[in-house]
Amino acid sequence: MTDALAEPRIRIDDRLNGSAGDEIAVEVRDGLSRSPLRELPPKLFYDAYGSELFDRITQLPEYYPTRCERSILNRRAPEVVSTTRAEELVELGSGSASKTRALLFAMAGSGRLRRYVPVDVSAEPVERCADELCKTYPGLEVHALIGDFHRDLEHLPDGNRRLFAFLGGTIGNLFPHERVEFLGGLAELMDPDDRLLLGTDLVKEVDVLEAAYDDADGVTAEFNRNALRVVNRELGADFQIERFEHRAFFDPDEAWIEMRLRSLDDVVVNVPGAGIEVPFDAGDEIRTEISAKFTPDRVDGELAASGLALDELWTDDEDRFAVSLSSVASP
Ligand code: AVJ
Repeated sequence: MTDALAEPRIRIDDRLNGSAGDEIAVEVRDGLSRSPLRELPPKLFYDAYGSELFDRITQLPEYYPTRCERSILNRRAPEVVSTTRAEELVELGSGSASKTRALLFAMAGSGRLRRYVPVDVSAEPVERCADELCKTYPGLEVHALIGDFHRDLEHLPDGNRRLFAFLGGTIGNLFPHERVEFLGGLAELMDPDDRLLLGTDLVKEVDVLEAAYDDADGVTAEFNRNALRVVNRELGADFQIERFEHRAFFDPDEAWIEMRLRSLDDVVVNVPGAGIEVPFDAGDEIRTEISAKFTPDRVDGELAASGLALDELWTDDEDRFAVSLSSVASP
């Protein structure tokens, strides 16, 4: 074997190192103590089982976002790559990077693909995918950052002509002020030659939106309840999971989908790891996720409010989902 092949091409920078545990206890304590509406952070969904459920969700007939975004990316990847002349893909919340393949493929075809930088809270899928990508693209360097993309972005390696990708509509899980904060932080660390590729779900008929979050097979219900399963395991809580009912509805004033869990009983739940006891009356709810839905104008407006300038916005054939490309606004 030559030295070139022996060179380590995969680097994994783990910024979590177990720190996640304490943080979860604090977030769960604060969230479940909130009044009038209790709250749990959506990141609780994504343990190994929850990630598997989410994969199943993306294949449901009702859940259109994944399919729509993939069709946009497949169609526009060559254009994204030729206009940005990107050399490096920095993917925030990469998971198994299935939609990123089109981008990497187009970048490799342009002869400019140098490095892939996946950022994710969960190490295993990233490691598996890094190995596979290195086999597919000889010469590709992978620098994985395991961490929370709200907090650990300062640890991103420097680079040239970077394409930051934040896909799936995950930006919609943040509240409006958090979105501007997050995008603003990103804008601050972007160079003039860098670009942001952002996936955003669009406002549409309420029944289509609500079905996507309340599928006939109950996969989303199971995914939603998984947040309680994780709290039971991580914090020793005694939620009776099947006694909480899945709810999903579109709030037209906020323009977001809300997922909640509604207690069927009067019950006091003990959460020793968070040092609290949480009383529920039958009918009381916990909000587990918001998923904001945008208009193209609103995407433009929020980017502008964050110091970013919209360059392109593409939608699928049915205008259900949008992928936008933006750059740091010139002062
Ligand atoms: C992966 C966060 C974009 O908000 O649509 C799917 C998560 N929640 N079904 C979304 C989710 C319920 C999904 N994101």
